[in-house]
Amino acid sequence: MQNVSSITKAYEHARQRYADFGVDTERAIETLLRMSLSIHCWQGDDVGGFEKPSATLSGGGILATGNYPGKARTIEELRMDLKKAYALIPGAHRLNLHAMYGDFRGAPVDRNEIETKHFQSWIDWAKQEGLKLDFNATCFSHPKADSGYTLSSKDKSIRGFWIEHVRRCRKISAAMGKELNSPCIHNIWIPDGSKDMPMDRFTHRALLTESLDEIFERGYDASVMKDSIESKLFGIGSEAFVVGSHEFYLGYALSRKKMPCLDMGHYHPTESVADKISALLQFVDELLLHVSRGIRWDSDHVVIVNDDLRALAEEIVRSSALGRVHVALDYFDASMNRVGAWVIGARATLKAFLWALLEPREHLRAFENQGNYFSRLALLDEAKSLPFGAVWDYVCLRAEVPSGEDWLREVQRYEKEVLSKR
Ligand code: RNT
Ligand code: ZN
Repeated sequence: MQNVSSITKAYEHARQRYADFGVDTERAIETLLRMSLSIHCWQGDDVGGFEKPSATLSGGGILATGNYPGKARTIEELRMDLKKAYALIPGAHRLNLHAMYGDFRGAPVDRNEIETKHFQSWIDWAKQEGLKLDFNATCFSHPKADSGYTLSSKDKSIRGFWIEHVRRCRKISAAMGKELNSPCIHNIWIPDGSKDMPMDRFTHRALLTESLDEIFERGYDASVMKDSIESKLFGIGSEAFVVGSHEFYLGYALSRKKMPCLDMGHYHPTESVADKISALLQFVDELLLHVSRGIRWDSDHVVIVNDDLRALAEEIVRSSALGRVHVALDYFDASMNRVGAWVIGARATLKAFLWALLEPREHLRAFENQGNYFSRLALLDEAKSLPFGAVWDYVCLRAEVPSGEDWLREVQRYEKEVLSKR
């Protein structure tokens, strides 16, 4: 365990070292601490939700695996766990809710009947905790999603049901944004697709276009809510066909002026999501990212600092696009302490952004402009051994959260005192 003076001393040395490379660590820290990640509520209970007791994720092309004890079973437990996680993450962050996490107080309504009142206690709690909210329609874990199609279903009544659900979710988002004084991003991801080769991809995509157009007929002011749409390459049970593919939603987003949502686990494994940022920002004002980690078939492993994450943060910082890219976390692991999983991913994401903010950008750019590629590559690699860890520890100290590995003990204590008793 480090003490305040050793952290400050190490930071002072690091500050000078970075200054040799023209990097202002103070500015980097301030920029980082102004960033707000949208933390996903669904890591806390394996994407179960509170529509009925012990609800579990079903269908929908996504799957949570593992059975680690201690998952949140009620709204109160989830809020308690979230509070614990936020206390271990430097900075002020948002909360990302899904429609199935409503506060139904023993009287659940179907998805096509949800209203703002079902989320009022979340809004009040967010206010009390100083959090802003984002929101998601839940178009899975429901009998009306069992056919594998929702908004793109050939059955008009199924389509109508989900259109109504998403319309209501946008309305609830607008109320959240208004009450909390910060635009709520409402994201649409649907599971639609099929396990095996369909004969007719065209009709499903035409139907999805039609449904989305109906959903977006009602406009909301961008000061209260913003719409994003999320594509996917394949899911479990939708290996052969996903209606809302990247091309589909990109075309839709560009033609209807909506925000694309790029989930890091939703592309071919060798495709770089980072490289898409500067391309898309030529044509859209804002982007939403779902920060995740794909491993083989799974797109939702707990996020850690790896090359993909670093490249993503670097691209955003290098494009001066921090104000145009919204960063949300999206992963779920039921095989480990869930509070710990939240904190690992959030801290990793912030570390990647700090890393990017500390890059000797000006020097690297100058080399590039001179055509001095040897020096550009050499400096990029030398920068990897700059004392990053000392700056990160100092960020934590300044934000009054545990530095280094000290937060592990907190999670272990919480598990012993709270989680293990559930
Ligand atoms: C699924 C999408 C989607 C979900 C959440 C729960 O593949 O990534 O964003 O993970 O809505
Ligand atoms: Zn996602």
